[in-house]
Amino acid sequence: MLIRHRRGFEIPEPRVTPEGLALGRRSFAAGTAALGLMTGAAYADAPPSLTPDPRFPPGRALTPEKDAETYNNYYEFSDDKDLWEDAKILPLRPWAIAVDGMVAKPQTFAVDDILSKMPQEERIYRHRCVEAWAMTVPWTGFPLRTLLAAVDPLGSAKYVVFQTASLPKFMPGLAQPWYPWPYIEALAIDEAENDLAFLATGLYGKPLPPQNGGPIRLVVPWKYGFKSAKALVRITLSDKRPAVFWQSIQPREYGFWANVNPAVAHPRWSQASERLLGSNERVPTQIYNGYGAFVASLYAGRMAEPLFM
Ligand SMILES: Nc1nc2c(c(=O)[nH]1)N[C@H]1C(S)=C(S)[C@@H](COP(=O)(O)O)O[C@H]1N2
Ligand SMILES: [Mo]
Repeated sequence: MLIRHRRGFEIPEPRVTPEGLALGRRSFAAGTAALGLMTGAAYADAPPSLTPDPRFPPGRALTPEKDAETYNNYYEFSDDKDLWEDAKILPLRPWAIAVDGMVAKPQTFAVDDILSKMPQEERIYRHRCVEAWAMTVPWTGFPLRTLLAAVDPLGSAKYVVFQTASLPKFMPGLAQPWYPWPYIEALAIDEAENDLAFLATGLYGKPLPPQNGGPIRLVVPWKYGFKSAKALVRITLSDKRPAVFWQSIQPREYGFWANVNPAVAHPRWSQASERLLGSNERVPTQIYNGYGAFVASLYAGRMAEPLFM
């Protein structure tokens, strides 16, 4: 991210024509069957297809699946974007996620129990990387606050801290000692309980591929992509704001809040427009990535903070 952000703009034009919404829905039906196979009886009861949540119209064509799944940021694997094949060795089962800290009922959930117990839904979200590329993809999953409710947060909890898996045997990037592993991100608790904050377990109707953060990742679409931590192993409620990954590396360039804003430039490049994966079209950036109606009120009392870096 620090030195290679321009390389993404040099990739050859993708070969794939944008699929549009219709194809996304068709492939979703097939994907539900795939999830059913993977999780057994639990998923067999799920509806044969999910309709994307109409509260969040994407307003854009879906990114071709191939582009979203072969151009990734995942520094545990590589500083480059072409890590998707290397990430395939990550063992996604068994997988557990601990939810602990300032909660009345700390628990460790097996990811298959999560898949069977949390009602799954589909949401098509725009995703905006701080490097100025963007995609529009259908995630399957459930609201973060459903999981938080299951552990009963204490009134004193102010932050929700997300920790990514740290598996040196599979993740060559962990050998780079100048990064502050493990990858930690965090939200204020009111952000975490917002409607939009989502835990994704699927993408394009199929189980979430490892390179996109499988088996389970955070998705907070009004913020720059680095907030949406992949491969979660621990969610901890705390009354303290933790040191988060990119902010620890370069605090002048990456902040805690990281809300998308076209008017606030990154110190080394403009955020006024973004490049759509697939078509490479440049389109204007939207404040809060277009989700201001859902989240702008979270920041009314926080205007003294650097909300947009
Ligand atoms: N654990 C972890 N999570 C991560 C990252 C990472 O390097 N490690 N990169 C972030 C960044 S910068 C972006 S833009 C998104 C990319 O998600 P995608 O590869 O599914 O598009 O993941 C985010 N989550
Ligand atoms: Mo990013």
